[in-house]
Amino acid sequence: MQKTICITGATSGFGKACAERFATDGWQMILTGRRTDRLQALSQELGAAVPVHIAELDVRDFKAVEAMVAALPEAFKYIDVLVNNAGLALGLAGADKTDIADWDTMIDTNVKGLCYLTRCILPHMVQRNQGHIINMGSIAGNYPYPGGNVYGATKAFVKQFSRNLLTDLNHTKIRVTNIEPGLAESEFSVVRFHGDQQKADAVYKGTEPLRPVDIAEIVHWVTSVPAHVNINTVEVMPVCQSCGPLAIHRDE
Ligand code: NDP
Ligand code: 8X3
Repeated sequence: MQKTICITGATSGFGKACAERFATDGWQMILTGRRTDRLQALSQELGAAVPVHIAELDVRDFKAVEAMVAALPEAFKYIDVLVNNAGLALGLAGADKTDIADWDTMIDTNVKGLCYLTRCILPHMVQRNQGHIINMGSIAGNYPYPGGNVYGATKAFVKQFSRNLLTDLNHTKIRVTNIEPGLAESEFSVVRFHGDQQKADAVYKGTEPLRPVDIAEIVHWVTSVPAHVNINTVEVMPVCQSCGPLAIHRDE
């Protein structure tokens, strides 16, 4: 039977690469994001190979999430895999200087949006006793770095929410996975620096970062292991990255 995947944030980066990866395996897909022109282009690209349903969706809007799920065409109603990928970092300012609007946006998107999709899609999965929720966490949820304040905290939420979901769903066959990538080149840094391409390019200068296709391959892999196997967490960094030393500030 044809499998159905729903990917949030499919207009760019990891989400788009996941759509392309699962299309090569014949999965039908529900692709969401705010930029409709990009969803349409992706639907054109993949639509010849697999059935694609696109939905313009801001994951921060619970009513819109509910309505999107309720309005799914019959053929797309039963979702096998939800990739909660939509998310962003905004700014790298210290906690005393940050723009509070950036914090709100990150919490609303990375935390609340991810919960909204999960809450609206889970009931069908539980009913069918089948499904897989894949959350896009980050190494930023595991290791602190200067300016990572709220972004890292949202991803730490994703980690614990994923574990708690598994606990809630322990009586079912539903799987939950948290993917925790490190440095990866996408539109992530352009968004983080509010459109400053030069600053974004500097993040990747002299490195060989992860690519969206690398993450898509991992997302695909966690779905392809036998049904009784749950990959709880995948933490992945490019070889050029490692954990920093603990910092000690010394007075002069
Ligand atoms: P991109 O900026 O390339 O893609 C982000 C996607 O999220 C876009 O498709 C965007 O779509 C969507 N999105 C953002 N806000 C919203 C919203 N309010 N409603 C709906 N969709 C939204 O970044 P990545 O592909 O790199 O990031 C994907 C995920 O991976 C994020 O959760 C990010 O935190 C995480 N991550 C990224 C890493 C990296 O270094 N790149 C490393 C670790 C984790 P649109 O603007 O069209 O709505
Ligand atoms: C993105 C990775 O290290 O820029 O989640 O926070 S990092």
